[in-house]
Amino acid sequence: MITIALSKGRIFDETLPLLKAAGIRTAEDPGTSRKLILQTNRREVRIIIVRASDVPTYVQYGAADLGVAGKDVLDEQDCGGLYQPLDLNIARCRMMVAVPNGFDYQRAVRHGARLRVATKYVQTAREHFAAKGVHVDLIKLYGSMELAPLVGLADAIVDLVSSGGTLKANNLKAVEEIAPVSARLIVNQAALKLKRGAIQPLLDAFARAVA
Ligand code: PRT
Ligand code: MG
Repeated sequence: MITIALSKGRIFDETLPLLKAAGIRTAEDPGTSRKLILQTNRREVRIIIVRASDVPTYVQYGAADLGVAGKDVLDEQDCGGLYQPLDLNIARCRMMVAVPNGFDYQRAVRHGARLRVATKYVQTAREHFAAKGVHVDLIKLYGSMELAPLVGLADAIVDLVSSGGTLKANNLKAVEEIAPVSARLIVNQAALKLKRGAIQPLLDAFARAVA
């Protein structure tokens, strides 16, 4: 049995065409079904639906053989035991620093101000500001980061931006790109050795579909 861990929403939606290219189709859509284990047209392949940030954990422990996770998620975690063979080039966005429209970020940085930064991506933010030599106090949030500067919790946020619509709607502006982000295929290293015959053709099919 091959188990593939996906999160519902954009990762599932954008992985579907790749699965299809590998000859895998699901009977159910996690957007409407409440099932967490989805059977496929291939008896030996099943899909499990987990939170986006839990995908690496399921694959690390071997509860899933493969998974699809954003680079943002992978950068926040210890990814031992994981092999990352392929950038799937899906669920693309950018990790950005954003501030309220009226805030002069470059000036604050030049003047060596100490900034309060709210984010879900504490590890990524810590490394980014340390490399720039900017002093920050990081405040960990689990969502709706855009709110933090509006109510005085933080001067700036670090968050993912795709269309920019969320920033705009909340009177924020992106001031710095930290990194481009896309989803990666991840594979349990032990599973790859033990089930190479079943997994390698899937990796090859994904690679062809991406190229
Ligand atoms: O939503 P949940 O709390 O369950 O988990 P999650 O947010 O981690 O999952 P999900 O499905 O929302 O995101 C899964 C993956 O999609 C992320 O790990 C990213 O790699 C990728 N991705 C691509 C994005 C976006 N684009 C994105 N725009 N993830 C989140 N966003 C959010 C962003 O955080 C911000 O709140 O969308 C908002 C900005 O979008 P725009 O279009 O208004 O700029
Ligand atoms: Mg989300």
